[in-house]
This record gives sequence, C-alpha cells and structure tokens, in this order.
Amino acid sequence: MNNYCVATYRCYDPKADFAKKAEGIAVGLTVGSWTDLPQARKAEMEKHLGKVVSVEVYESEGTERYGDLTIAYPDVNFSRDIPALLVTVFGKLSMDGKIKLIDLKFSSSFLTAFPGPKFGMQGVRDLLGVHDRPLLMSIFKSVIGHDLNTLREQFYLQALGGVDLIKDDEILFENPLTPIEKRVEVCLEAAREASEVTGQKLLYAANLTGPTSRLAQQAKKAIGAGANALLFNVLAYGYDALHELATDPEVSVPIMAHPSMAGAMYPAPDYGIGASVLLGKLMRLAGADIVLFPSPYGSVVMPREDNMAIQHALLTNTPSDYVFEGFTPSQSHDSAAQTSSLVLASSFPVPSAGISPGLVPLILRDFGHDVIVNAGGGIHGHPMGTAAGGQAFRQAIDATLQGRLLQDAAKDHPELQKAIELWGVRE
Ligand code: 1AE
Repeated sequence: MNNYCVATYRCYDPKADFAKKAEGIAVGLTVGSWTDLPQARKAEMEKHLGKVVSVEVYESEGTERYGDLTIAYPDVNFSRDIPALLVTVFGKLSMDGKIKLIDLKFSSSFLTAFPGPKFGMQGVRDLLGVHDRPLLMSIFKSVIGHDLNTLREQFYLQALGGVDLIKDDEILFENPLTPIEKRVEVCLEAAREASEVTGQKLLYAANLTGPTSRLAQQAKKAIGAGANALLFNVLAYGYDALHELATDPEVSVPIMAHPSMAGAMYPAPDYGIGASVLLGKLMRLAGADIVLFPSPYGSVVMPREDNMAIQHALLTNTPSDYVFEGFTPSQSHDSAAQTSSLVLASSFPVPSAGISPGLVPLILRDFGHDVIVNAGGGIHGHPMGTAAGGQAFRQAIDATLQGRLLQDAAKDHPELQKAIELWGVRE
C-alpha cells in the first residue's frame, strides 16, 4: 500500500470548478497526464498518481470565493527530504495564480527521516534548570562594528538583568572584530561572572553564518569554544541546512530558528506558505529547538490566529496533526497516526519584535508558561539601563504569574515602573 504526504491549498477564484482544479493538481504534479495514457501504462503509473483527498468551497456575500483543496502525493515520487517535498507539492504550483499552501501532513515513513528537535522545549528548560515560569531572552543590539570588549560589556549587562537566554542579532555575521569562537569565549566568561550575582544559568545563541558548505564546521568551532546554543537564519539557507545541523551528532547544542525572510512568504492571504507551516511544522520537523516569529502585540505584527496556529504546530503531541491517516478510516494504514503521541519533541515558541514589559500579560494570556519572552529594544531602551530592562521583564513575568496588575506590582519595583511609564501596559 502507498504512503502519502498531503498538502492543503487555499485557492481563490470567483468561478473556478475547484473539484476539477484539484484533480488537475493531483495529476499534473505527479504523473503529468492520466486520461491519455494507455491501460498498461496506467497500471504501471498508478502508484505515482496523486489523489484528491477533499475539496471544500467557501462562498459568501461580501467575501472572495475560495476553495480548500487537499491533495495526497505518493512518497514514492520524492526523496525523504524537505526540499523534495516542497518542490513536489508547491514548486511550480506556487507561481500558478492565487494559491497558498496552508497545511502539510506527512506519512509516518517520511517522518522517520526527521528526528526533530534534539533538545526541544523540555531539553532547553533542563539545560537552564527553569521549569516553573516562562523564560526570558534578550537580543544583542547595535553590535556591528564593535569589538570584543564592547560586546562583553553589553553581554554582562544583559545577563545581570536576569535573562535566561541571550541571542546575537541576526545581522551579526562572521567578521574580523568578533569572530564566532572569540565572541563565544568572551560572552560566556561574562555569563559566568554575572551568574555569581544572579545565581542563574544562561544560554548564549551565537549566530551561525557563512557559506552553507561551511556551516557544520563553523558550528563545531563555536561549540569547541564553549557555545551552548546557536542562532540560525533558516529561511535564507533552507530547511535542509537546519535538518543537516540538527541531525549532526557533534552539533550538541539547541538551535534557535530566526524568521528572517518569512515576511516574503506568509502574509498574503492568497499567495505563499501559511505561517503555521513555514514557521511551525517545517521548523519543528527540520529540528529547531526554539522558533522566533513576529507577535500580534509588538512592532512587526502577525495576526493572533497565525500566532496561535504556529504555537499549536510547535507544541502539539497529537499524531493526526502531523501524520496523514489515510483516505477513509478503513484504509488507514499509517501506524504512527494511531500511536498515542507524536515522537517529535516540541519546539519552544518565541513571539518577538517590539516587545516591552507592558505586553507580558498579553503574551502569557495567549501562550501560558510555555513561551520565551524576547526583547531587544525593550531591554536596552530602558531608561535605567540594560540590566534594569531585564529586571523589569522578570518583574512583569512574576507579577503576571501571581495574578497581579503590572501597575500594582510597579509600586514595589522602580524598574517596572519606569518601563510602564515609557512603553505603557496592554492587558
Ligand atoms: C521577529 C524577530 C525579532 C528579532 O529578531 C529582533 O531583533 C527584535 O528586536 P526588538 O525586540 O524589536 O528590538
């Protein structure tokens, strides 16, 4: 029996026969043409033929008519890697009119090529020894053109603020002033010094950059120098580059996926790839332990429903969210779909961009404990300095967990008070 990976597309058209369109995709992206084939050839090609799983048409007054078309693609047509899958299901099709890839499910045999995140959310918490609250991350800012001493100083101040993670800015590339192995050495030295004051552990995600052919070597150089996490601009390199790193046994630290370039792919309603596929399922499948994405609250805004869909894709343990279960219950042959939980570890969600302490109640309302609160400008821009910026966030997180209004908690905490005066509160 064939295994299939399944793609769902949202297709906008005022008049199209969506059933016919779905059939055209199923045939066109697999065997090319079907009706013209002689019977003998049909028998041979049957196992390569795509199948329409479902077609749902939505039309109502005042909204554009669209259809959700779900097509199953036989695994036998493509190798077990994300580039081959994406080119099969959305290669040429991505350029063929108003059509957006909104979901993907995989056969259990395809999934076996993807061990997923090495650490996942639980592993990251274990490394830090923090299990009872959301984590806090700070982003290095304005570090281009600076030397190691300046970097060290900025790192120390961020760490003093009580953050759990510090990440490089994604635009800090390999450079002669602060090469990755030197950065790691000085920053982790500063982390140890700050830890004597805060008593906290800290992960530093150094930005892994350079030509694709040298990424693994760079990662190992950074890890050799003591790196305990890596940042990676996944979409600029491709998911397969992440998959290679995540499955390399010597890349023994969590990998944080940055969403750079995602804005070119997910925001249009009728083109591109849905946010939950782009920044959810495929990131987790390729092995990202931590995934950043724009939040609904800050400066680079993503709709809340997209955020919630990404969160679901990163955290769900329900096999049927990822595994295609077959065409009808009686045909269901995919054993992984019937096991009690998904084998992929979950990836830590990080809604980001323009986050300030006054947004913490909203972030925790939507994401609960299982989130990393992440800020750059909202920490460095604090009127009392960078360390106070981190402290204000920790105070906002503690207050929210205790069910206190930030305005009340701020009476006991000048750092939070100043942050609220500058950026306000949204509850
Ligand atoms: C969506 C990515 C956010 C990010 O990488 C970044 O640098 C945010 O900075 P701030 O918090 O907006 O200053």
